[in-house]
Amino acid sequence: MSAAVSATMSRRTMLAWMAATVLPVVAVVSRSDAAAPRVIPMRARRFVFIPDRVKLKAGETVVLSITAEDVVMGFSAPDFNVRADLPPGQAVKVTLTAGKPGTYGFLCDIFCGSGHENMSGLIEVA
Ligand SMILES: [Cu+2]
Repeated sequence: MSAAVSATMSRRTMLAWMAATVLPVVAVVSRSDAAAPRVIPMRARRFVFIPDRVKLKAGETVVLSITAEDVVMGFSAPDFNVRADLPPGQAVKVTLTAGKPGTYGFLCDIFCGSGHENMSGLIEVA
């Protein structure tokens, strides 16, 4: 009788242990998968961003992974309140969340040579 009770207890203990350890891990993994934003690779070189048009859904959060290929550039999207320095050869991640539908500009904000002033692109939120 006491062996049966102790077997029941240990099964309960094991279930409790599994609930306390395994289940939260599963929950965390699935939650982070669901929340993982789309990553959009971009390149920057004199005097273009590639691509220079980025299409987002309203409310969508994305990560722009931007690599400058030649000289130090800047990335600035003032309507999204984000900017970053882009040292050459380094993928810099910029997270932004699309708000209302519309077309918004981004630009290079570090002087990178003659032509810098035309180095820009558009984020289209639909
Ligand atoms: Cu520039």
